[in-house]
Amino acid sequence: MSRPSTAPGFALWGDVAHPTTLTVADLRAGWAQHRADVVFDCATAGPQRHTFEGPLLREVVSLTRPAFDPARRKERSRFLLTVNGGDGHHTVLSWAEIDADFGDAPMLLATRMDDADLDGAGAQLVVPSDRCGARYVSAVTAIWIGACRTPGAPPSEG
Ligand SMILES: Nc1nc2c(c(=O)[nH]1)N[C@H]1C(S)=C(S)[C@@H](COP(=O)(O)O)O[C@H]1N2
Ligand SMILES: [Mo]
Repeated sequence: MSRPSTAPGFALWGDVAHPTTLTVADLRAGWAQHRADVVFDCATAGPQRHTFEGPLLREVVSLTRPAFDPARRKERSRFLLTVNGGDGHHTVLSWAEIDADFGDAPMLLATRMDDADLDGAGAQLVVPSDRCGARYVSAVTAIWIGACRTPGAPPSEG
Protein backbone atom coordinates (compact mmCIF):
# COMPACT_ATOMS: atom_id res chain seq x y z
CA MET A 1 0.00 0.00 0.00
CA SER A 2 1.50 3.35 -0.99
CA ARG A 3 1.51 6.06 1.63
CA PRO A 4 1.67 9.42 -0.14
CA SER A 5 2.30 12.19 2.36
CA THR A 6 0.14 14.79 0.67
CA ALA A 7 -1.71 15.95 3.79
CA PRO A 8 0.20 18.42 5.93
CA GLY A 9 0.45 17.65 9.60
CA PHE A 10 -2.12 18.77 12.12
CA ALA A 11 -1.37 21.17 14.95
CA LEU A 12 -1.69 20.26 18.62
CA TRP A 13 -1.89 23.51 20.56
CA GLY A 14 -3.57 25.42 23.35
CA ASP A 15 -2.90 25.50 27.09
CA VAL A 16 0.00 23.08 26.70
CA ALA A 17 3.73 23.08 27.46
CA HIS A 18 4.75 21.45 24.16
CA PRO A 19 2.66 22.43 21.14
CA THR A 20 3.62 20.38 18.10
CA THR A 21 2.64 19.28 14.60
CA LEU A 22 2.14 15.62 13.71
CA THR A 23 1.58 13.77 10.45
CA VAL A 24 -0.31 10.52 9.98
CA ALA A 25 3.09 8.83 9.62
CA ASP A 26 4.06 10.22 13.04
CA LEU A 27 0.83 8.80 14.53
CA ARG A 28 1.63 5.40 13.06
CA ALA A 29 5.24 5.36 14.23
CA GLY A 30 4.85 6.89 17.67
CA TRP A 31 2.13 4.90 19.42
CA ALA A 32 0.53 1.48 19.58
CA GLN A 33 -2.15 1.13 16.89
CA HIS A 34 -5.60 0.13 18.11
CA ARG A 35 -8.36 -1.24 15.94
CA ALA A 36 -12.03 -0.27 16.13
CA ASP A 37 -14.89 -1.83 14.18
CA VAL A 38 -17.62 0.78 14.35
CA VAL A 39 -21.13 1.42 13.16
CA PHE A 40 -22.57 4.94 13.25
CA ASP A 41 -25.69 6.52 11.94
CA CYS A 42 -25.44 9.42 9.50
CA ALA A 43 -28.49 11.67 9.42
CA THR A 44 -28.27 11.92 5.62
CA ALA A 45 -26.61 8.66 4.52
CA GLY A 46 -27.91 6.15 7.08
CA PRO A 47 -25.88 3.50 8.92
CA GLN A 48 -22.14 3.44 8.14
CA ARG A 49 -19.77 0.61 9.02
CA HIS A 50 -15.99 1.14 9.09
CA THR A 51 -12.83 -0.37 10.51
CA PHE A 52 -10.32 2.17 11.82
CA GLU A 53 -6.78 1.81 13.10
CA GLY A 54 -4.74 4.37 15.00
CA PRO A 55 -3.39 5.49 18.35
CA LEU A 56 -5.56 6.45 21.29
CA LEU A 57 -6.38 10.16 21.25
CA ARG A 58 -5.53 10.48 24.97
CA GLU A 59 -2.01 9.13 24.43
CA VAL A 60 -1.33 11.51 21.54
CA VAL A 61 -2.64 14.65 23.21
CA SER A 62 -0.77 13.83 26.44
CA LEU A 63 2.45 14.36 24.48
CA THR A 64 1.77 18.11 24.59
CA ARG A 65 1.77 18.21 28.41
CA PRO A 66 -1.53 20.01 29.01
CA ALA A 67 -1.35 22.70 31.68
CA PHE A 68 -2.81 20.67 34.52
CA ASP A 69 -1.28 18.61 37.30
CA PRO A 70 -1.77 15.07 35.90
CA ALA A 71 -2.28 13.74 39.42
CA ARG A 72 -5.28 16.01 40.07
CA ARG A 73 -8.55 14.74 38.68
CA LYS A 74 -10.44 17.95 39.33
CA GLU A 75 -7.92 19.95 37.29
CA ARG A 76 -8.15 17.48 34.42
CA SER A 77 -11.93 17.65 34.50
CA ARG A 78 -11.79 21.37 33.57
CA PHE A 79 -10.15 20.75 30.20
CA LEU A 80 -11.71 20.69 26.75
CA LEU A 81 -10.51 19.70 23.28
CA THR A 82 -11.63 21.01 19.92
CA VAL A 83 -10.97 18.98 16.76
CA ASN A 84 -10.89 20.84 13.44
CA GLY A 85 -11.50 19.18 10.07
CA GLY A 86 -10.05 20.31 6.75
CA ASP A 87 -13.42 21.56 5.45
CA GLY A 88 -14.26 23.65 8.52
CA HIS A 89 -16.34 21.00 10.28
CA HIS A 90 -15.24 20.80 13.90
CA THR A 91 -16.34 19.35 17.19
CA VAL A 92 -15.74 19.72 20.90
CA LEU A 93 -14.78 17.03 23.41
CA SER A 94 -14.20 17.15 27.12
CA TRP A 95 -10.96 15.81 28.54
CA ALA A 96 -12.99 13.72 30.98
CA GLU A 97 -14.57 11.77 28.11
CA ILE A 98 -11.22 10.26 27.15
CA ASP A 99 -9.63 10.20 30.62
CA ALA A 100 -9.32 6.67 32.08
CA ASP A 101 -10.58 7.92 35.48
CA PHE A 102 -13.75 9.40 33.94
CA GLY A 103 -15.44 8.34 30.70
CA ASP A 104 -12.50 6.22 29.48
CA ALA A 105 -13.75 6.42 25.87
CA PRO A 106 -11.26 4.69 23.52
CA MET A 107 -11.26 7.47 20.93
CA LEU A 108 -8.68 7.08 18.18
CA LEU A 109 -6.86 9.34 15.76
CA ALA A 110 -7.13 7.02 12.81
CA THR A 111 -4.19 6.42 10.48
CA ARG A 112 -6.14 3.90 8.41
CA MET A 113 -9.80 3.43 7.43
CA ASP A 114 -11.00 0.14 5.98
CA ASP A 115 -8.35 -0.75 3.39
CA ALA A 116 -6.80 2.68 2.99
CA ASP A 117 -4.04 4.55 4.78
CA LEU A 118 -5.03 8.10 5.65
CA ASP A 119 -1.65 9.74 4.92
CA GLY A 120 -3.10 11.52 1.92
CA ALA A 121 -6.45 12.46 3.45
CA GLY A 122 -5.30 13.26 6.96
CA ALA A 123 -6.08 11.70 10.32
CA GLN A 124 -9.68 11.05 11.39
CA LEU A 125 -11.22 11.24 14.84
CA VAL A 126 -12.94 7.98 15.83
CA VAL A 127 -15.54 8.01 18.61
CA PRO A 128 -16.65 4.37 18.95
CA SER A 129 -19.22 5.14 21.65
CA ASP A 130 -21.10 7.70 19.52
CA ARG A 131 -24.32 6.57 17.87
CA CYS A 132 -24.12 9.49 15.39
CA GLY A 133 -21.25 10.06 12.93
CA ALA A 134 -20.90 13.83 13.31
CA ARG A 135 -17.88 13.68 15.63
CA TYR A 136 -15.92 11.36 13.32
CA VAL A 137 -14.08 14.47 12.06
CA SER A 138 -12.03 13.65 8.96
CA ALA A 139 -8.94 15.38 7.53
CA VAL A 140 -8.00 16.70 10.97
CA THR A 141 -6.04 19.97 10.74
CA ALA A 142 -5.78 20.95 14.40
CA ILE A 143 -6.57 19.88 17.94
CA TRP A 144 -6.78 22.55 20.64
CA ILE A 145 -6.49 21.55 24.29
CA GLY A 146 -7.40 24.01 27.00
CA ALA A 147 -9.17 24.82 30.22
CA CYS A 148 -12.60 26.33 30.31
CA ARG A 149 -12.57 29.90 31.53
CA THR A 150 -14.08 31.25 34.66
CA PRO A 151 -15.98 34.53 34.45
CA GLY A 152 -13.63 37.49 34.62
CA ALA A 153 -10.42 35.45 34.60
CA PRO A 154 -7.76 36.04 31.93
CA PRO A 155 -7.47 33.33 29.24
CA SER A 156 -4.15 32.09 30.60
CA GLU A 157 -5.55 31.16 33.99
CA GLY A 158 -5.74 27.39 34.36
N1 LIG B 1 -14.17 16.99 8.07
C1 LIG B 1 -15.43 16.47 8.16
N2 LIG B 1 -15.60 15.33 8.84
C2 LIG B 1 -16.82 14.79 8.95
C3 LIG B 1 -17.96 15.42 8.39
C4 LIG B 1 -17.75 16.63 7.68
O1 LIG B 1 -18.69 17.25 7.13
N3 LIG B 1 -16.47 17.11 7.58
N4 LIG B 1 -19.20 14.85 8.55
C5 LIG B 1 -19.38 13.91 9.66
C6 LIG B 1 -20.62 13.14 9.55
S1 LIG B 1 -22.07 13.99 9.78
C7 LIG B 1 -20.62 11.79 9.32
S2 LIG B 1 -22.03 10.88 9.40
C8 LIG B 1 -19.38 11.08 8.98
C9 LIG B 1 -19.58 10.33 7.67
O2 LIG B 1 -18.48 9.52 7.44
P1 LIG B 1 -18.39 8.62 6.12
O3 LIG B 1 -18.96 9.42 4.99
O4 LIG B 1 -16.94 8.35 5.96
O5 LIG B 1 -19.17 7.38 6.39
O6 LIG B 1 -18.28 11.96 8.85
C10 LIG B 1 -18.21 12.96 9.82
N5 LIG B 1 -16.95 13.64 9.65
MO1 LIG C 1 -23.71 12.52 9.18
